Amino acid sequence: MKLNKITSSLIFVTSLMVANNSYSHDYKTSLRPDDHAPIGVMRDHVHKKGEFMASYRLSYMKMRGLRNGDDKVTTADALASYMVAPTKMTMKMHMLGAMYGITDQLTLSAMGSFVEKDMDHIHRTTGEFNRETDDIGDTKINALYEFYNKDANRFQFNLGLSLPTGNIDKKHNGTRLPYPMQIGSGSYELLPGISYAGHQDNLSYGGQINGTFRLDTNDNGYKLGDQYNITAWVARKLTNAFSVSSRLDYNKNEAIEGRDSALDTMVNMNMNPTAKTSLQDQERLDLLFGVNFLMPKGFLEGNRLAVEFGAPIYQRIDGPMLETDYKITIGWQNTF
Ligand SMILES: [Cu+2]
Repeated sequence: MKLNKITSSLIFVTSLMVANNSYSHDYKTSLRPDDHAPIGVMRDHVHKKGEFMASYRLSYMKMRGLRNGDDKVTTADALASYMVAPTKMTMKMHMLGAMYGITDQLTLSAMGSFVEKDMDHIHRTTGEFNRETDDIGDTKINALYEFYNKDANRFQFNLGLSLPTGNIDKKHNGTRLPYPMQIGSGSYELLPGISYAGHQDNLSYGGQINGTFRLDTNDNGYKLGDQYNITAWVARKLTNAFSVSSRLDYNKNEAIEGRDSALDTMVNMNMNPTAKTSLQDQERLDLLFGVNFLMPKGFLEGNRLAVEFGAPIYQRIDGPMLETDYKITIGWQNTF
């Protein structure tokens, strides 16, 4: 089932990669590898009227070890207060996106996702155990409006809505799993943002401010905390095909409001810190490095491939909760 979804996504993407496009050669050669932001950034550009872009991204995040506040915490410390401590988690997210230019200023976009989570734990008396969940994630639709584009500088307003298509009822042996193992938020979310990009000669740069505001309490009685994101990047064009980038990415997550009463027993028994709503407040500053590649000619002309890798240089977590080790995003984009 899961493999089928991934395989069919890959076939879909491959067929789009070799599909003919309607650009004149002159238009394509004016493109730069760095006129798209590093691949970990979304909503950074608009399209010309009638242009369609398809994209696929895979992001992978690894978390290992515990942290409380600014400090690292040992598993033994966590097991002194809780019956169970998480030890490691990986999160994979496949994202399929489409963008369409309604006018030269207004672009609409939609993104669907498939999420895989895998978490290792240790129990005070019974030892190690693992939980896995995977499913279709939340779906995001966006309107991107470029309100300024002059002298190699452009600004856009972004307004998105996240639809709660992701599962929040993931269970193990009939018992609901804690918040970090759920796939979706269960809430409608408003996603406002503002984005800037500029370039001169072989240099380009940009920045974004984004918010995620949960509009309603979900069917399980809680609302994930709001999120704030600020990011800024610089990129250097090395050739007409290659650019490299570095980026700072700040994320803040607030604590959960309300609670999933199916987790009450777990909380009352001090079972697992991941079941506590007060422990989801965290902030993180990541430093990332990326490469963008724009296929300059041949039958894959205009296809973009990009990778971005990064790790936290600062993180604070209301814990004991898992800390982030690193994050990698690979992606493909093509315009038709
Ligand atoms: Cu696009």
